Parts: sequence; structure tokens; C-alpha cells
Amino acid sequence: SYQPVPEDKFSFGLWTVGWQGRDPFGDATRRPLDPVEAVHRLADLGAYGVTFHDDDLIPFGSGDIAREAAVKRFRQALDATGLAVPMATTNLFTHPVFKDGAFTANDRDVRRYALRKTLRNIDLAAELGARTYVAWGGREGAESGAAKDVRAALDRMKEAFDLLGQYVVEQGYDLRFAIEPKPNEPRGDILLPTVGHALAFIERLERPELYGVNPEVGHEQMAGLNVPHGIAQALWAGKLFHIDLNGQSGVKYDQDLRFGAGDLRAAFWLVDLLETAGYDGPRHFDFKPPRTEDPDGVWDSAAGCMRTYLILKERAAAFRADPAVQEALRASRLDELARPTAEDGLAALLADRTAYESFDAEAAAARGMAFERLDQLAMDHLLRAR
Ligand code: 3MF
Ligand code: MG
Ligand code: MG
Ligand code: MG
Repeated sequence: SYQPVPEDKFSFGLWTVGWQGRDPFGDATRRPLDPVEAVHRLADLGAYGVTFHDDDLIPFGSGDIAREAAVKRFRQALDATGLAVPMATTNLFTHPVFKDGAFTANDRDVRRYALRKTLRNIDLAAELGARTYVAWGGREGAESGAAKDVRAALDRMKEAFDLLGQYVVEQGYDLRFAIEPKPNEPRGDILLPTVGHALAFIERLERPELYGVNPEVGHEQMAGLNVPHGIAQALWAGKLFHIDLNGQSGVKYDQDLRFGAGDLRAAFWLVDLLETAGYDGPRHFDFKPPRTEDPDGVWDSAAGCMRTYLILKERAAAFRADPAVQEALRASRLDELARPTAEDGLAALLADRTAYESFDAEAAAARGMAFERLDQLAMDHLLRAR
């Protein structure tokens, strides 16, 4: 029946269903959405969690009294619905003060302000029980060459993340960071543009175990990359701390379509991967209901994200369970890929004349891989033709 339940671990950002449809060419097409209403509507749809930027919940510049009131109302809605807050994040991109970035802004006072704004929201995240703190480098980047010394900026980025890590450890918070890569938009180029860049950066931090990635489907596709491959490498590294699911049609602006819209085949392989690789974190949707939609359309769009995920989960499971697929996987020698290349050791490899001296390269080259048959079986399952 594809009816989502909290056990499915679907979560949504307040900024997704709350997006008013403002884009670079047009004004808002929808009224603001009260976070309390968002919590109730998401719970009604079967979601498990809600996430937020500090400014989604507490408008920028609010005083302490307004801040406390906003948090109190939100907390009451969470208690009433049972919705969790698995993740929170900081808005370091909307206010003009962040026009040249936050942790890597050339202006030192802006960098110090960005850190304080983040630390303040980390306290709230911990208070609400979040286990993941996402950091998207919204405006950490440049439009021109001399404007940013990238090596110095990476030093400042490392400094910022090391300080945030120190804070979490000193406070005893059970919170890990997930860095969200994106290649461009709103800056011409953004630092840590892909999952691979972020993974390499993390290894240079003082406490690498505290940091992982929050890849977004569309962000990797904006760089022309294969999303399931990037996610698989993050899983392989033990670094898939969180994920932003949405849809994107090729290399263009950040579309943030409903999950499954755009590249459906990538979505199928992604769900197959998440459901078979032991990922147990939230299935978080970071999408934008198109500005053509009225409030009913917004909730249809949110429900569609979850419904498509559940359909793809069923289709991927049917694919894996099909004996014809299992046979096709063997014909394509996936079992052989899972076997070590030289479990007999280097000396045995060097002594093995069949590995080189008498190896028949022509015969090996003539063997077909049978991938087309395998992929058509996947297509048949995806399209429910089997
Ligand atoms: C921008 C994004 C962001 C991040 C968010 C952290 C506004 O393209 O994807 O959404 O996801 O800032 O979760
Ligand atoms: Mg996006
Ligand atoms: Mg995005
Ligand atoms: Mg995102």
C-alpha cells in the first residue's frame, strides 16, 4: 500500500515543505508555513522526523524571548505528534553578512560570528535530541580566481570544524557532523564540491571520527556524477552519516525535485544500495515543491517523495529476490569481484605462471560480461514488467 510509517525513518527539512517559491526571477507564490503546522502535517503523512536550520525555527535577529517562545511551541508540536528531530543545521547563507561565505569568509569577524551562530544552534540541536549536525558550505566559494586563496580557505574551514568538534566533545554531546557537498550555486564555485572532496578533507581534521558526509542526490548530479557510486564510497569509508534525497534532471541548476523525479534509474539503484548496505540513518528529503503548487500541492509533493521511495524499495527487493537475477549476477561474475585478487599473497602471485606468462589475454578479452541482460532484468523490475 506504500503507506509510510515512522519505522521507515522518513524525515523532512522545515525549509522544504516551507519553501515559499522565491527564486532568482520571481517572488514567493506561497504564504509562510508555521513550523508547528509543518510538524503536524508531516506526522499525519507518516514521517518520522523533522529537521531545521536555526533561522527556519527562530527568525534571524529574534530576541531571547521570541526565541524561547518559538522553541517551546515547536517542542509542544513534537511532543504531541511523536516526531523526532534527528538532525539540525545552520543557515550561513541567507543574510547578506554571509555574501562571501561564513567559515571561509575573507572577513575574520564574519568567520567568528558564523562560528558563534553555529555553536548556539548546536546547543539547541543537542537539547532536541539530534544526533547529526549538517554543515552545507552555502557560500564558501568564489566567482573569480584571486578572490579566494583556496588553500588558506581550507585552513580556515579545518579550523572551524576542529573548533566545532572540540565544543561537542567538551559539552559531552552525542552529536556528529555531516558535511554536505555541492559544486556550485549560489556561488560560482563552492569549496568541497563533491563527496570525494569532502571525504578527503575529513581525514585532515583533528577528530576525523566525528565527521561524515550528507550527500544530496541532485548536488552530485549537478557535477555530472553517479550518485549511487558516490554514496557507495561514503558507505565503504563508514562516512554516510546522513543523506538528502531529491530529484534532478542532469547538469543544471539545483532543481530539488521530488524524490524519484529526474533520474529515476539513479533513484532505483540508490534505494537498492541504501536498503542492502545496512544504512540505518534517516531517509531525509531535501526537495522543493515547485512554485506552481498551492499548499495541497506541497503535501502531495511531500507524500510523493515517500511513496516513490517505498515503491522503489519494493521493486529493488523484487529484483534481488528474482532467481533469474541471481543467475544473471553470477553470469556477470559479481561473485568473482567479491573474492580477493591475491589471497595467496604476493610471493604466490609472482610465482603463478598462469597469472602472466601463460595467461591467455585474447581468450579473457573474448569473454562477454553479460551486463546488458542483467540491466534489462533491472529495467523489467523497475517498470514492473516482471
Ligand atoms: C542547498 C541545500 C541546503 C542544505 C541545508 C543543510 C537549504 O542546496 O541542499 O538546503 O541541505 O542547508 O541541510
Ligand atoms: Mg539541491
Ligand atoms: Mg540543495
Ligand atoms: Mg541539501
